[in-house]
Amino acid sequence: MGESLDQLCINTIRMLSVDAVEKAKSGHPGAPMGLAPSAYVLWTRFLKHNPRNPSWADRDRFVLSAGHGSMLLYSMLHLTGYDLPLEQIQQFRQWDSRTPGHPERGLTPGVETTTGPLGQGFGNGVGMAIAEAHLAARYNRPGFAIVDHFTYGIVSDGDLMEGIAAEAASLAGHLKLGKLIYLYDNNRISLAAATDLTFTEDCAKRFDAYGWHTQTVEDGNDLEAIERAFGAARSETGRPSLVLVRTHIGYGSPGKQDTFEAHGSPLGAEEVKRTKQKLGWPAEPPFLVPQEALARFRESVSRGEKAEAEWKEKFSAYAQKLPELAREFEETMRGQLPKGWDEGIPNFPPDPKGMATRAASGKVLNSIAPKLPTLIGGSADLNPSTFTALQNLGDFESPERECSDSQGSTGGGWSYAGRNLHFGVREHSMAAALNGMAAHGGIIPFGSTFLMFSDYMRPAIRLAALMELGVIYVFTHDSVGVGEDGPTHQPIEQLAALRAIPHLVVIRPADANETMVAWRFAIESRDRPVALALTRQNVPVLDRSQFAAAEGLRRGAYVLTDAPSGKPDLVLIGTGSEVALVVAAQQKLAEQNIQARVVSMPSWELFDLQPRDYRESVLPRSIRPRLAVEAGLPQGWHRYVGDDGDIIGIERFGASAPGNIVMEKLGFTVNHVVERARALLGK
Ligand SMILES: Cc1ncc(C[n+]2csc(CCOP(=O)(O)OP(=O)(O)O)c2C)c(N)n1
Repeated sequence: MGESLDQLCINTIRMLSVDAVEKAKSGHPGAPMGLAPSAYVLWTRFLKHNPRNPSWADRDRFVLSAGHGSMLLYSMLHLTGYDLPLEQIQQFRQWDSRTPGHPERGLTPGVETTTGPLGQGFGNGVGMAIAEAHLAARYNRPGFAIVDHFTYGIVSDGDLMEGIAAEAASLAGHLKLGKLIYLYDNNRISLAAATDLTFTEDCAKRFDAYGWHTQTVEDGNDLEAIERAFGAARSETGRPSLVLVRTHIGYGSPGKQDTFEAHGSPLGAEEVKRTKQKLGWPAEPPFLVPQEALARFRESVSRGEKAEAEWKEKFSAYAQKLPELAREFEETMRGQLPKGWDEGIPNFPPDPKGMATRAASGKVLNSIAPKLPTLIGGSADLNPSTFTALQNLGDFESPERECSDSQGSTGGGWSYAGRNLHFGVREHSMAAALNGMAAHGGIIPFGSTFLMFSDYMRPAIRLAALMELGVIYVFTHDSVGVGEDGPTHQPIEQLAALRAIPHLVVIRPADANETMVAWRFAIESRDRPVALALTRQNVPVLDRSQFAAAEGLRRGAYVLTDAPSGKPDLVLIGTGSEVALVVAAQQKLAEQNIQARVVSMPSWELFDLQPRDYRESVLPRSIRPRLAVEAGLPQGWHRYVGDDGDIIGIERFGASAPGNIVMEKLGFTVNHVVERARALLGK
């Protein structure tokens, strides 16, 4: 009976997935059919979860990196008792359902991260395991392992072919993330081909070389072998684990098993009939969930409630003994900022010689970090350039690694309690890991590189925005002003490209004090990712007794200084390093009896959120001549300057020369701004 009940449960997963795809006339039945036994073993024998409380802090995290196999996850969530009723399964891929084509965090209870772009989930899981290791190191005390869970994932051929998985696996191996366990769905079929045509490397050897613990299960229907492998993976604490399971896509379908037709299309009515027959499943009704199977799956509910209750008991004993730490942990997991987190953030005195906004950022970051323990992050091997090292707050490294005075160490020792993440030259996986950390909870993650290389992070940034995660990106070297490194390192279209991502807030502060406000905003922004674009070169620190307060940044754009007469002939708009330029141009124009208003516009997105009255007060409809100045692609600026306005931007690649020369050659001079302003006024 035991064995046949197992089989009944496994076929229930398969057939729910098949029927849902069939009804939707769209979806991916093949992977769920092959993976059903593995998922069954994992979810019913290992996964620590409480279907009645998907946000229990110490649950195991589960990532379906191969998001196209979403019906596998929805089947598991429904069957084990999450708030995902059968009607939702029947509404798979339909408008307003909680069962979208690919799993979406925030929409479906139990979905930890949004997956679909292959490889991203792999990287998210690494971030979740980093978060777990860090929080455990910070909050656990002898006898009180209050953070103690695994991160499981299912990864596919597609995931492992994507380059991001190579970066993420290398990082996880280096960091010795022993509580990360992935199952590789080795079905040798992808969307358009058998992997004989595309993917023939030895994945076990490859992952061995990354420093992973690897095991092979030859038969994806052998429950005992799968169980043994998961057991061994859990026992291996010093390395992440990959369990390579040989499965069969479309398992049970007489005509489509082991073919790529089973990958991404409904089996078709006739084939569904034949499959059900082959697996000994009643032809009717569809969406059949046998009572005995459901009862077995629903044991997850009592098991989960018990596990959480035990944890709660442990936590209250912990809270009695360590009330401060317990309060901090709860606050942290709720995403709440501790009182006084922003005390001690510096204001910068006026300084015409100035300071690079990346340098101001480094100072602000280091003033915040000691009071905000949840803030952890680092750069993709660029700390000396992006100024993102958290001094003396430790390096996030495996305790098994030698603590040394290695170059680049930030001080404070090596351990999982370290708050400096050394991502290495791995921008893609840095961005995906940041998403995983934010999705895990308890962490405010930041990551840094040159603005140019935001392109390497773009897929994950888009997902951060889609998931409404409060990830912070520190992008320095934000224009051709970087100079000598030349066009490969000089961003042109990157600001426009980032601004094109819905829900992402892009901020390009004009000086040190705007940078300070930008950081405050970014820390407070717990449900929107924020990208800071910062200069390499010095920019004047504006004298705020002469100019409007930097707090104006919160409104996206503000009048920095108005026309001396109060009646502007035109508006000059600048962002970042170009604000000082338009301020100088305003003065020169004044000498020529032209009255200009200067608007600092660090963030389009924040400005667009303002009420109409405010926007009108900054950019009045009555002042039609407007000139925007930004060392980047002009695309999008027309919206703010209008048909009678003009833009000084860059519509070519940069060039290798000292930064000030490149700026000058590309038209970022006071004289050129004055000339174009005059032209706008017909002078
Ligand atoms: C980055 C990215 N590229 C392409 C796709 C489109 N796509 C979806 S599934 C898939 C390949 C599927 O192969 P595999 O990962 O082996 O899944 P299986 O066929 O086993 O279901 C592709 C190319 C995608 N989802 N993400």
